[in-house]
Amino acid sequence: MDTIAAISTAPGRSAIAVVRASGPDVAGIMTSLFKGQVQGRKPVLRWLTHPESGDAVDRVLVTYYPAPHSYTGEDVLEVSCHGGALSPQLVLEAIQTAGARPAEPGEFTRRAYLNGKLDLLQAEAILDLVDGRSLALHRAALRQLDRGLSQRIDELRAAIVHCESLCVYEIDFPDEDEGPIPAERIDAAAEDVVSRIEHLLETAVEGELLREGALTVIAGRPNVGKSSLFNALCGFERVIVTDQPGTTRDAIEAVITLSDFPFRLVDTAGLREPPGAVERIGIEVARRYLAGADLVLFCAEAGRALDAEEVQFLDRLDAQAVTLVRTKADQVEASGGQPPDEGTPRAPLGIESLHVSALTGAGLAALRDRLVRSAFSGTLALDAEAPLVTRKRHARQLRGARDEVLAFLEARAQKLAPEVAATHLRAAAQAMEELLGVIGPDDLLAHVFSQFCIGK
Ligand SMILES: Nc1nc2c(ncn2[C@@H]2O[C@H](COP(=O)(O)OP(=O)(O)OP(=O)(O)O)[C@@H](O)[C@H]2O)c(=O)[nH]1
Ligand SMILES: [Mg+2]
Repeated sequence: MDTIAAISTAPGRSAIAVVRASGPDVAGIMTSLFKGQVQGRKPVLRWLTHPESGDAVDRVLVTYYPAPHSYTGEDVLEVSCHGGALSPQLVLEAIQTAGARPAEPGEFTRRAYLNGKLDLLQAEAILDLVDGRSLALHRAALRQLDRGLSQRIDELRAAIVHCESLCVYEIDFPDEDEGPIPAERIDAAAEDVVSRIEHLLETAVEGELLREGALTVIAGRPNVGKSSLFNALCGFERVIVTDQPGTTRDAIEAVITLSDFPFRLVDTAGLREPPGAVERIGIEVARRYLAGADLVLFCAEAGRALDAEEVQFLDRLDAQAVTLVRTKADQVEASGGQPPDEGTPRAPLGIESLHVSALTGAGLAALRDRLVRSAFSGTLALDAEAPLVTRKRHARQLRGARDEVLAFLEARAQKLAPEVAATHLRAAAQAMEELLGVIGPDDLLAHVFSQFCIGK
């Protein structure tokens, strides 16, 4: 192993910056940068001088973490220097002159993983802590860093290995009719593993939304108040609102947080038979967004009947994902109207409707609440300690393991040789090991760690 170094804080003007080095040459590097001994795990204030010119580089706080009690498990040097454009660069350069090479993205965490300081799920949790933008993902990442998910995977792996051990007798004594372990008990143990994996997989869809944000598309006829609703949900005037139908031509996206959950909110062009080419393209874009939407807010003014085309449009959408937003509810009240009449033809069955006024803010709280409940009801129902599956990689491995255990059950049902059936259990256990990173193919590791920033 060689010694790596990098600036660990973001570039730009700041009070301090942190430059780190890790590897076997750290002790030697410190000798060439600082006068006097630096004790382990005790921050000290020192002048850092350039190892060749002897010029003062900066006055810094130095912390030395001798192996194995460090983030990477190797000798680590952490220098807190002044922030800004120059100091961190000059400090890094001095450390490199003294014998370190530039670190690659995620290389510190990769070393921590290789030295058994973290499993792969914990390394990914660190990535989420750095990249995540919603509190809900942040909380899930903290639980994952605390081995919440790892522990669950450990248990599942142990349960699969236990199934394997139950099969040993059948493999060793294939001619016995009935071994000391009844066949039903082996089946029941495998079925239990399947249902536990499926339980965990139930969190996968929402877990992914925690990272991506639930794609929420605002659609409806021109001039119904879509952009006004978009601005109201954003909390500031993000898009243009006019009384001219056809104002919005393009899809406009904003990431917002509602009750700590992330949403990608999209305003679109009004849906109608288009007069102009630009608007036609806008409507096409709206349709494309709708095809991928997790949630749709279909807008129509309060107090008027939906027209046939609107009903037809709603009919084509998944009722669960759609909310019919009755906009401009203040106008109905101002005109002394009756309780707003949904009119005929009726919205298709099962579509919930809400009255909202972007002007007065009435109904917005209920709409926000509905969005959170529609996209994240499963996560809300979980207790605070429950681990979540938040990455495609996790879901893929879990599904793979489940399918192998199902194949094991199928092979037993078909009375295949027990050692043949058991190969599926081995494959399932391996999928779990890969998930934890106990076994880590190089390309998998390269993929995970390349997502990190340099210095992490
Ligand atoms: N009274 C009242 N007027 C509203 C409300 N929301 C929107 N409007 C008005 O309705 C008109 C259209 O609003 P927009 O938000 O631009 O409507 P849109 O659906 O985005 O329109 P296009 O982009 O042209 O499809 C504007 O004159 C708004 O001021 C509301 O809650 N109450
Ligand atoms: Mg608009």
